Amino acid sequence: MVRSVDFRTWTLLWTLQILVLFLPPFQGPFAVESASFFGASFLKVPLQDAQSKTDIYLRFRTHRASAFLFLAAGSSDYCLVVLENGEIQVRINLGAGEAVLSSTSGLSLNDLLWHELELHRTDADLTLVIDGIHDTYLDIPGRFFELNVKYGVFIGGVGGFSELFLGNIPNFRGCIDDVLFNGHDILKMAAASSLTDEHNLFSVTWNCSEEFEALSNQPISFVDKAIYDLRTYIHVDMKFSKDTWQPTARGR
Ligand SMILES: [Ca+2]
Repeated sequence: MVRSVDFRTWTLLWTLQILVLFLPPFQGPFAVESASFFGASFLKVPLQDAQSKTDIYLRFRTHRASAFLFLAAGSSDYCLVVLENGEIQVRINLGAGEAVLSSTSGLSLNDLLWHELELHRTDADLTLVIDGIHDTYLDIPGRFFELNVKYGVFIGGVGGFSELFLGNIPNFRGCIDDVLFNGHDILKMAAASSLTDEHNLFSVTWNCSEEFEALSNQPISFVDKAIYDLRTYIHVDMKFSKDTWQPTARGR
């Protein structure tokens, strides 16, 4: 009897060990840290929201001076956050037309260092805080206070989503981390939703890629230990043999 229990325990432990050995580094929504975007990447969370308060938090690092960061999109309402010549620009429309709030003049946030963005709104009072110290404010004109989000939240780019207010904004290239929108953990939700709808995630990896550290004259390697979700960007072939396994990758 004792021997039987010992054998079952041993078998269970051995199976768990095998599973842990062969699990890829990311296996679900709870392992998300930061996300890398490569210039055509984006992620989308198809949530709906309607509140007279807006709270956005995210961290980013990039060399790109003008790029898309964040969009919460509705039919006419939106809250768009972009990098514009190294400064942050928030364009918000609660239903009465677009209002624009920029970060403190003279900031150059495209220096590849991590920067922190906070956006707080209660009714018409909008506050933008960069790196915890650079505050700017805006009193949004109009009588509408709800931000009606119908089409979800986009990070890094918008994919096929198209609206006139977007204009022609280059996609983000770099790392984004800790994205919160009204209490929603956007990266975690995107990772989870991409498991059921792969169209919600394009060319995003769950890490901060060393690729962004490379100088322009250095070759870029796509064989990165942390690239595990390039289903539509790079085909990853995994060859298993009896004793070892060897991942190989080839660009499309
Ligand atoms: Ca509204």
